Amino acid sequence: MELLIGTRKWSSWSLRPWLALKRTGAAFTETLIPLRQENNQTYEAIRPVSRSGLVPALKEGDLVVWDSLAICEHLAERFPAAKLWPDDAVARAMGRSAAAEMHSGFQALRQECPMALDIDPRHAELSQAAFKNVTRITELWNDLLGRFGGPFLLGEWSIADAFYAPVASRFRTYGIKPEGAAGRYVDTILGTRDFLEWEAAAKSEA
Ligand SMILES: N[C@@H](CCC(=O)N[C@@H](CS)C(=O)NCC(=O)O)C(=O)O
Repeated sequence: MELLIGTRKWSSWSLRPWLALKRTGAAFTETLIPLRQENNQTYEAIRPVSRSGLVPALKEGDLVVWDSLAICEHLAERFPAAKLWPDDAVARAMGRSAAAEMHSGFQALRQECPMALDIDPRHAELSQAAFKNVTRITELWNDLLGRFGGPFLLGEWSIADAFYAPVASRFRTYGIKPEGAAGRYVDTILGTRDFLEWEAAAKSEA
């Protein structure tokens, strides 16, 4: 299997399926496409593999799965023993709702606080829309952590955590400190072995 990823320090969408793929224990190669190149070069570099022109994309033989959420769902089906989603249908439905809410939302936070693993923590003056995103994420995390007992959103690590790992990194970078268990969750997610591996690689990128 081959995972096409973008520049690690910026590519929050690439980080998500990379974390899920690491959890499966499967062997895979990473192909890094530098983002923010001039003259449409990023798009041109991705298009031969994924017609969307966006990373991430997972290549498995003739199959190409594009889009972070689709890749994670594919991995959950392909590697059931890895339990990327929990067995319990209620927990699974809530985890999927949380991942989908991230995948399709929180635009203001994403725009105002882009993932940047190479910069020092700083204060961000949030707009009302971004503040509402932070409030909702904090509420969601505290609800799931309370319901399932932590340390991850559904108890054990799941795709929902892959989806919120870049959010945790944004919170740390921009000095956003969520209240309650959500605050501890930021440290938990950013302290996982796999996230630390990605972060170290991101920091050593040109
Ligand atoms: N909805 C897509 C979003 C993918 C996306 O926006 N990827 C960005 C990088 S994080 C990209 O490929 N940008 C192309 C560019 O910067 O030229 C997904 O979830 O995979």
